Amino acid sequence: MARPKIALIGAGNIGGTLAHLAAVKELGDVVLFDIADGLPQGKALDIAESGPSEGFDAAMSGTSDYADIAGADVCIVTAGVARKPGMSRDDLLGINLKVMKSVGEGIAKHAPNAFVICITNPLDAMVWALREFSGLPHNMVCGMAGVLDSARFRHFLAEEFDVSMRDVTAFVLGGHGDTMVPSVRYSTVAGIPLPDLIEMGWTTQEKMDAIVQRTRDGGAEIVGLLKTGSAFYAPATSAIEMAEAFLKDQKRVLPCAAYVDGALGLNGMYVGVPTVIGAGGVERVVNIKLNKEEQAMFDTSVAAVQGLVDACIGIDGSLA
Ligand code: A3D
Repeated sequence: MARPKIALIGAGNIGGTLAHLAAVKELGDVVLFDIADGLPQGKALDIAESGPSEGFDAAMSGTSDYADIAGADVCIVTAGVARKPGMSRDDLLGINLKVMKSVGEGIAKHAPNAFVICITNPLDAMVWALREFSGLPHNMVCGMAGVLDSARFRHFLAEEFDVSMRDVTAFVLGGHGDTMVPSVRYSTVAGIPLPDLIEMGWTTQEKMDAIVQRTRDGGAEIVGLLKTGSAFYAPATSAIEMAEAFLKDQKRVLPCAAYVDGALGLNGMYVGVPTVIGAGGVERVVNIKLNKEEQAMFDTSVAAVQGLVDACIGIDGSLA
């Protein structure tokens, strides 16, 4: 059986890291696509040359021609611009919306059966626009943010409790922005919910509140440190986790920006929710129950996402 084909649209910091991870994990053959002259070819060759030492079998190629992504099983989209210090994710909207149009059309023409994972910011609006421009089925187009935000939350919790992060489960709901909702009630250490751990004296409410806020600010913290761009190792790892769930039909329960129509009181919009990812793409949205306070935070986040979608429609009338 031929190896799966993975197309990476955008060969910048995240794109290059995705290619390296996909190769090392032998998820399939990789095509790196970018408009920057020589960049995708250079990264593809560099990674291919790591193959003999690492010992992986995966073909690597770089291109600026959409025809070369033909028949891709997975497309991961990072094309566009990333944040610099002082910029919000929303500042990227106008530039990246135009990029989503060309990417969506390229995917529709050459890889219409692919599972598409968007990473370009502002995430929830861009995945919505990418789906609109590509016309692919909603279950085959989703956005990566929840896995990353949850991983940040899990990392901070593991540090706080001094336990292995493998035993910390957590998830973050809502839009990938300042209004995201790290769920304290549904996060656990080996199945013990965080509110119980507070009662057990493992931590305090104040420390939990600070960790929730640090999770919300997780992207900005790294932008502030790097100064020239945004996070890329953890974002790439998170998207690879989603791609692997699809390629291996793992039925992983992962938070992602999915099309929600009916669940959580929403009627047809992209926002971060827990989902099941398998060979059918986003196979299910987990319709979790929120308490009053969580619902209010989720509603605020949903409204922020809707505001960005409306702004997209204002910029490109064809999306109306
Ligand atoms: P960067 O290293 O700048 O790479 C972006 C690449 O896109 C560059 O190589 C560009 O040449 C390329 N590009 C620009 N326009 C096009 C186009 N029309 N077609 C194809 N390629 C194009 O950025 P990055 O890899 O660090 O980040 C990529 C995106 O991911 C940005 O929008 C970030 O804001 C976003 N991001 C999202 C998260 C989430 O959790 C959702 C986390 C981190 C970064």
